[in-house]
Amino acid sequence: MTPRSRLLAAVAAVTALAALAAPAQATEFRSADIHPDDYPTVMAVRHMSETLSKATNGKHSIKVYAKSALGNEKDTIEQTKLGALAMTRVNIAAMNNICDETIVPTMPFLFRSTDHMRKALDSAIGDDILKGCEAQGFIGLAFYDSGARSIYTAKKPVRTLADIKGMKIRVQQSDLWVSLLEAMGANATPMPFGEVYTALKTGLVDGAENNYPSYESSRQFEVAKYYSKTEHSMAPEMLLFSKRVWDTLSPDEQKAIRAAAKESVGYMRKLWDEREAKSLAAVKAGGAEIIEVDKTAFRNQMKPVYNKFLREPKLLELVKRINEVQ
Ligand code: BDP
Repeated sequence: MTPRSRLLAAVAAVTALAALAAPAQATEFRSADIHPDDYPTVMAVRHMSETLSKATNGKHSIKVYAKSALGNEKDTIEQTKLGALAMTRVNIAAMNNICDETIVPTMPFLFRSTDHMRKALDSAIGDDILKGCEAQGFIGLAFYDSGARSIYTAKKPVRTLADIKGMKIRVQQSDLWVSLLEAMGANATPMPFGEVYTALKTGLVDGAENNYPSYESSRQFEVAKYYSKTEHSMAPEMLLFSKRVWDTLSPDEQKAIRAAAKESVGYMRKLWDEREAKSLAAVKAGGAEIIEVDKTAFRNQMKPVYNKFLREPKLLELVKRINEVQ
């Protein structure tokens, strides 16, 4: 060993010891997102990091790994459960098969408006749904907006239910989503978000469904230009913290994390509203055709989905409470 490498080894040993004494150390939590740096979800978690850092005098912050750097949503959920990752931001659909309560805000045509969705999720109802994932190893910190999702197709526009019959439509990896598209008469094909552009381009699927910002940022509008405003779900985004990591933190630290997450919601919504408008303009300029459809016809198909997924009294009760929100 040269003196220099001896020194480096000593430094490494000291660093490793310091890491073991973690609670007293400054911690930079790692958080994952599939979206790019300028997407509202990524920007909102970076904002949360600033708030958290201020509240803890620089002790805690969050580093966001955007653009699927740590894998797709299924992967990052798994890593979060194991405690290998402290946080992940995913769409609630990715949790549908893991914790039942997440079924509720995903249900088709459940929310009457953006305002209704925000009020319901900001209330105790939202907190009850977030708590639902705790037994599975996740601390639900907050919901973020994801707008309304609509169907878009590559070759043939969907104007009526007859048009979508038999079409292969990509959905998120959730049993509920498969049923939802089947109820419309489509052939539902689950796959991770990162594969959708190529699947549309090569004709592996005929269409997909999403909000304007994701349709735009993924460039899917270039390969599927018929956007039919079915607005069939307002499935929100979720911010999940690893219960394993959570349990190593003090009550004060947990409180600061929760508060910073909640504080980021308002910031996110402002970004979201701006981004929705910008994305709509961008996809139109890029040649997408926005098609109005009779939403009632689509909504009327959803009975089997409600019958299949809303059997448990605790879920029915949540739906009832959401419907009662004025
Ligand atoms: C986007 C969500 C993202 C999902 C994606 C999808 O922000 O979390 O992974 O939809 O359709 O709107 O998979």
